[in-house]
Amino acid sequence: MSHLANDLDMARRWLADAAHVAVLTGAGVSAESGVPTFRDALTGLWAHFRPEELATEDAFRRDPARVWDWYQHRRRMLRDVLPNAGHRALAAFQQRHPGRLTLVTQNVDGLHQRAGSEGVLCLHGDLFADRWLDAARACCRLDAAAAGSPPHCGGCGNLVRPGVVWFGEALPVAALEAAERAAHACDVMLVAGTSGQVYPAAGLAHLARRAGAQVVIVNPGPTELDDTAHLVLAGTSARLLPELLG
Ligand code: BJW
Repeated sequence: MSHLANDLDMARRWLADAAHVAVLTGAGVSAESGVPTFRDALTGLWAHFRPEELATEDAFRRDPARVWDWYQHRRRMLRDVLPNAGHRALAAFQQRHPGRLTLVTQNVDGLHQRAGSEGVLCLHGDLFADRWLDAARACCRLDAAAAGSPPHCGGCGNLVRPGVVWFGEALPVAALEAAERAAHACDVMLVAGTSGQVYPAAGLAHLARRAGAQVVIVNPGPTELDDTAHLVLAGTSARLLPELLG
C-alpha cells in the first residue's frame, strides 16, 4: 500500500469514529470548478497587485473603481462555474450524517451552498452581496443605487462595496464564534484547500489540535498549517474529499 493510501485509510477510520467533524475550507476547494484561488486571482490586469493592495478598505477608498472592477470580474467568472466533487462530497456526508459535520469556509463564492451544504459558516462574507462603505443614511438604498463603478447613493455619494471581509476588518461575530465552538468540540478537523496564511481562520486548526482533535490537511501543495496537522494528504480536494467522506 502506498504512503498516501495508508494515510487515507487512517483518516477514513478517524472520520468513521468521529462524533463530530469540523471542516475548514479555502479557495483551493473551488479550484477544480475553474475558480482561481485567492492568490491566483491576481492575474491579467491585476497581476501586479498584492492581495493586501486590493482586499482592504484603504485600497477601496484610494481607488474604488479599480477594486470594484476586480470584484465585478470575479463575480462574472463565478456565474459560469459549478460545484465540484469535493463540494458535493461534503454536502453528501452532511446529508447522510445529520448533525455530525460543521462546515466552515473562508470562501465567498457560494459553491458549498450550491452543492447543498447546510449551515455553512462563512467567515469572509459573500462575494455577491453589496453593502454601503460608510454607515447608511436615510437616503442610502441599495436597490436604488445610482449606476457606476462602483454604484453610489444619488443623495449623499456613499459608495457600494462588496459584502466580503477585507484585511483588517472584523469577521462576522456569530459565524466566528460558532466556528470556534466547532473547532473546540470536534474529534477530527479537516482543513482543505487553504494556504493557512490568514487569521483568525487558520487559528481554528491550532484550536482544534489543542483541544485534542485529529487534524487532517488536504492540499496538493505545502501549507502554513502542515506542522499543526497529524496527517497531510497531498492531493486535490475534488479527488481526495470523495475518497475520505464517501
Ligand atoms: C488546492 C487545489 C485543489 C490549489 N484542491 N487545494 C495573526 C497573525 C498574523 C496576522 C494576523 C493575525 N490575526 C489577524 C491578522 C491579520 C490578517 C491576516 O491574517 N494577515 C495575514 C496575511 C498575515 N487578518 C485579518 O485582517 C482578518 N481580520 C482580523 O483579524 O480582524 C481583527 C479585527 C477585530 C476587531 C475589529 C477589527 C479588526 C480578516 C481577514 C480577511 C481575509 N479576507 C480575504 C478576502 C476576502 C474577499 C475576497 O475574496 O476578495 O479572504 S483575504 C483571502 O485570504 C480571502 C481568503 O478567504 C483568505 C484565505 O485564502 P485561501 O482560501 O487560503 O486561498 P489561497 O489562495 O491563499 O490558497 C489556496 C490554497 O489552495 C493553496 O494552499 C493551494 O495549494 C490550494 N489548492 N488547488 C485543494 N485543487
